[in-house]
Amino acid sequence: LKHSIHPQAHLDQLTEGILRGDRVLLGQAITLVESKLEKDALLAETLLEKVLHKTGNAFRIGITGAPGAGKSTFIEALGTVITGSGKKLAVLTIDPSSQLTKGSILGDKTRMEQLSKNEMAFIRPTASSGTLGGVAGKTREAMLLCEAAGYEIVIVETVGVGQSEVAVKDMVDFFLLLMLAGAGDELQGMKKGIIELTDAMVIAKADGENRSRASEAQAVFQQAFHFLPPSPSGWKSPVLLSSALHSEGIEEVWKLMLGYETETKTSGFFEQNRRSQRVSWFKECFAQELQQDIESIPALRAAQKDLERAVMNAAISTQVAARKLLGDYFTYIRESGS
Ligand SMILES: Nc1nc2c(ncn2[C@@H]2O[C@H](COP(=O)(O)OP(=O)(O)OP(=O)(O)O)[C@@H](O)[C@H]2O)c(=O)[nH]1
Ligand SMILES: [Mg+2]
Repeated sequence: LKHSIHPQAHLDQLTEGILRGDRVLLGQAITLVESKLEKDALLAETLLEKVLHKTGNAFRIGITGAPGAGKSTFIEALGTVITGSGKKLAVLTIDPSSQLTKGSILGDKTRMEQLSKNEMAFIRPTASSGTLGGVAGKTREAMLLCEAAGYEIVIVETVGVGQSEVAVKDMVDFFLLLMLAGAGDELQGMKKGIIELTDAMVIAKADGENRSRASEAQAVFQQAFHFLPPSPSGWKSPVLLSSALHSEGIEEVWKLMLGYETETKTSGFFEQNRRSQRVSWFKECFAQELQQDIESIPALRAAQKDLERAVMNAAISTQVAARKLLGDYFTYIRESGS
């Protein structure tokens, strides 16, 4: 099925399989897109081109929160509500620590036990790549493939470690922050400015002994949101309580999300946001292409290393170093005649 067959035949098989909603082939396609092999990169690019006309139709939701905030359990409960309403759901989990600890991925599978058995749901951990591609790796591409396979809702789960939230915010329509009451999260979230990015905050595990603390946290955050400047969408971010364990507050969150979708589609913000996300993705891709090209040329790679060292030692200004590298790049291109 894999590389034993001709690449073109493999590509046709993947394309056809994705458009048919075949989960196994969708999984293989995501693996292809995530591959770091050069020969796979071109195939992946062609594959994405082929299914592009079937993408963009899902409602994309990002869910973030500190480690152990209850994200996976919450998504399991929310996912049950979503699939129960007849919608197909894809869940992509980004684990920024996955290169170090391979354990979390396994954990997620067991924590979304019901969803992983659900015919209407597709769950896939996406490895965050090291340097190139940033925290979110190929999550955008994986999302497009899921859309082409007919998934109407895509949830991206990421552990909140600063950079990752911003990366996810930039690829979704709705961004939800899951908080724990009294875990020092209150300050953490504010410090990082993450709450300014959120379309809703949910205080998780609002059950048992936690219940009253959660209500207190809700009041604190409602106050904090009140003082934020209005968001460009005109949407006012609410603070809700939920207990995934007792399936409380989950339906409310789903209703809220649907309300957001309707409201922003009517106002035009939804599409406007998608348009600017596509442009920033393009810019990111371009910067990456340029970087990759430079790294593929030994002389330039060495020049870059030297400049990095000089910058590190404050022997040269960053701007001058950047312009110098670009100059070297142009010279190389001119001289190689390519
Ligand atoms: N009491 C209570 N416990 C919960 C609830 N949701 C999750 N938990 C527990 O909290 C722990 C962490 O839950 P996860 O859903 O794995 O949290 P997570 O944010 O996905 O964790 P990472 O992906 O490792 O960052 C587990 O032991 C859950 O059983 C809840 O609503 N109430
Ligand atoms: Mg998790």
